[in-house]
Amino acid sequence: MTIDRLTINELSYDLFVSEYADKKPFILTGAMDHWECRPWTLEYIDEHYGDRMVTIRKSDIEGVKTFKQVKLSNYIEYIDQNDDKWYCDWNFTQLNQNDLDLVYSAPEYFTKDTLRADEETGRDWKWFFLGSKQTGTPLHQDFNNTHAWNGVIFGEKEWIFYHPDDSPYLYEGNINVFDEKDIEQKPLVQKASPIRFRQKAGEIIYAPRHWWHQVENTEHTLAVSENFWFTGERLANQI
Ligand SMILES: O=C(O)CCC(=O)C(=O)O
Ligand SMILES: [Fe+2]
Repeated sequence: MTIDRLTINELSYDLFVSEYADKKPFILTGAMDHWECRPWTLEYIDEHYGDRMVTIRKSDIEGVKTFKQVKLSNYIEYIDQNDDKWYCDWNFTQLNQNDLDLVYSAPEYFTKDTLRADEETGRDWKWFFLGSKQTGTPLHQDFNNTHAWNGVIFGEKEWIFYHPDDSPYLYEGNINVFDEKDIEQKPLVQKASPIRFRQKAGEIIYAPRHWWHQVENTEHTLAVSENFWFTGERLANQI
């Protein structure tokens, strides 16, 4: 299966609602061109944000539960010697770095009629993901039935998505779908229908709630991402 790719001019809000919202992933192009962070490079963030504390985790299933705090400059210093595949999973709102809100602006499709705050902290779900080549996020569905968007600022990501109906074939996420050997050992996955594609700098992907996805950075990559609910869904969930 392939993924639809649309420019911001092609995709009206109505088309987004009728074809994509809560239905299927797509790639949005042309929506990041004016962002302040769009020209950022590794050197730039080291120079301007290197003193920030960030959170890192390993890229495997165990690693997503183990978090450490380091200085961003420290992560960047070792980015070429990252054998353990530490991934900078920088939830900047949790770290009270709200100035970073201003360096991008979420497209209207993902903000209009949405709810986004964590009920316990009152903070929005916003992240920068900075990873060396081969870091990534294991197969999962996003937390709390949320949707997400993810925009690559520099670098490139490879994604594999599966429809929620493929859940019986995905070993509850305990499978590395980028690894041929793992796939051979877990034959049920052959019944699933992957959507596999690369996301380049300047492109945003939409991940509908409940869709499984695994992600790998094919280069040193910086992305920004937010999670959210559409308003109606959240109200329905509370009943
Ligand atoms: O590694 C990535 O860019 C994807 C992250 C992701 O899917 C998530 O945090 O839910
Ligand atoms: Fe995710």
